[in-house]
Amino acid sequence: MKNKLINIRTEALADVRVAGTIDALEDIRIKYLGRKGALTLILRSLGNVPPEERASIGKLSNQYKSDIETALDDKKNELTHTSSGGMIQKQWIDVTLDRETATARESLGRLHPITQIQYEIEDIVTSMGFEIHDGPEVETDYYNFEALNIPRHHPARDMQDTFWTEDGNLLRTHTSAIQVRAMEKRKPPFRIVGPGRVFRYESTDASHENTFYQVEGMMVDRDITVAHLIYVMKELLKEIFQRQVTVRLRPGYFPFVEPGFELDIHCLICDGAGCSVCKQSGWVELLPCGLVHPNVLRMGGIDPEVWSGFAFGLGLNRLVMMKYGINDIRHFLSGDIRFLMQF
Ligand code: FA5
Repeated sequence: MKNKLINIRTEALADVRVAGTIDALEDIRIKYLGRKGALTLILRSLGNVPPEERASIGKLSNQYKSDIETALDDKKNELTHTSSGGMIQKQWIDVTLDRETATARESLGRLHPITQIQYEIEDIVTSMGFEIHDGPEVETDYYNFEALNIPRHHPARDMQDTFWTEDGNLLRTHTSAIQVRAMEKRKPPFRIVGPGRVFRYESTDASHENTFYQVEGMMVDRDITVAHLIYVMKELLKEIFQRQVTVRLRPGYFPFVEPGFELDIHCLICDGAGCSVCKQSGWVELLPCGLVHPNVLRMGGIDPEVWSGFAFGLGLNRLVMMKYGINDIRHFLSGDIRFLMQF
């Protein structure tokens, strides 16, 4: 019996030594110490052992049981430590790294300054009751010119040369095409704005691009006058620049408005002293506008005897240039990350 006990202990400790997982240890415990385990069966059969040996066999059995339990516990600790060690290796976190450095390295993207200003303007004008409308960048001749009182062969088309597709469509030259589409969708009275990208076939310089952004605005109601137009334009610019800006109105010719104006603002880059952006004039052309021409209303299915309206076309690139003191429009499409990171 004593030899049998010694064998069980030796075998159990050897099993524990080679066990590689916690589950394997549990199997070993069951094999030797479980209800039908080898050592348990011996303890249970102590009654059959001759009385003179019973005490010493009992004592030895308990001693071996405790040896096996200790070995199982030690091995379990060892395995737990190694597996969490593995996890720590895999999921290594540098707790000493400060958050600022970590996020700077991620170099998160952000909205382009033109998109930012577009969203700002959308917020301002929607608070004034304007709806936001959209239109396609590849337009038909009708929406870009015809319906805006610029018939084929009219010299006014030369003011906005553009890129044509082979099937007779064009890259829209202005967001005014959106006002035509809006008139088809809305019955007066209404107020809409239409932001978007526009294209012109022209050579570039510090204040001219071939691809730029505008926001069109149109309000149609009864008895709309130039006073309404000026009030809304001034409020809009005040909100955008968060300060009063000096404006001037000059007569401007656009076939789709009558009367038409050029609203200029005092150059915020040179403060009126003269620079490359304002072409040394101290003023920047920012906001052409006017009262909607009766022909345009008529083409849009609106009776000009009953309704009148104003419209404006805000150039977003030049607006951002004024707001942040940017001295060359070509930065916007340069894709230069150093420029974009500033906004
Ligand atoms: C127009 O595009 C008219 N559709 C605006 C309008 C709407 C007038 C409604 C009346 C009523 P204009 O061609 O001037 O107008 O352009 C409007 C604005 O777009 C300009 O004030 C300027 O800010 C901007 N812009 C025009 N051409 C360029 C260009 N090549 N590069 C950058 N911005 C430009």
